[in-house]
Amino acid sequence: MADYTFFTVPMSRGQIARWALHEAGADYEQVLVDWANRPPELAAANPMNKVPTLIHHAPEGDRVITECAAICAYLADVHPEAGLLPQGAEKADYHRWLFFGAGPLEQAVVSRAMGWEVPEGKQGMAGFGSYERTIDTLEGLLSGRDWVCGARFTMADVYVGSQVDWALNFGSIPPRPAFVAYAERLRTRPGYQSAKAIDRALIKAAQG
Ligand SMILES: N[C@@H](CCC(=O)N[C@@H](CS)C(=O)NCC(=O)O)C(=O)O
Repeated sequence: MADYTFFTVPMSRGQIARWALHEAGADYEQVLVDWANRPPELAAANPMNKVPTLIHHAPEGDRVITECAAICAYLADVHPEAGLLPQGAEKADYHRWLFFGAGPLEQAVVSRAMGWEVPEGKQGMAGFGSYERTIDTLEGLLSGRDWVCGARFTMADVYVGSQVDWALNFGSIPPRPAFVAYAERLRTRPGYQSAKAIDRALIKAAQG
């Protein structure tokens, strides 16, 4: 049995988890989920019945990990040999921007894609404040450095980078130079390329 069982759908946030699995060098077996006919093992592991869902078959017993950002952080932790954990002073940026990605950034991008606007006078109650504020903050981060933690790629780049890469592809963030340059750096990662090749091939096969 592989170390991980990975429930995914090729055109989904499962792409984030697959990239993280490849960066970590993890041994996994995929279960491709049919939306209309989801395996009972998925709901048993994750009552949200969503992908990605990961089961780690640890020596002490199975552990379930859901939520893309948590999956990224967990894999970096369990596979320290992959060198994706933050060191020393990098820890602040690693945690700060990983949570920013999973909170304000995801909310801002999804709200924009859904056509939701924060009502006048309610920005203070919305965790992301406004789409513009969130996107400008992200641009500020990526304008001054190559990677989330500075000079070194960490697992935070898999998560924040996936948000940027995906949003650029779908036009849900503007193609500002800092975002485009960051996405270009991400796409040179062997782990990105091997993971995306699998999902792209699966998407192509499904389209016939
Ligand atoms: N917060 C979750 C979101 C997961 C999620 O919404 N996955 C979508 C695919 S991208 C899904 O499974 N949708 C099916 C459904 O909700 O029924 C994460 O970050 O992993």
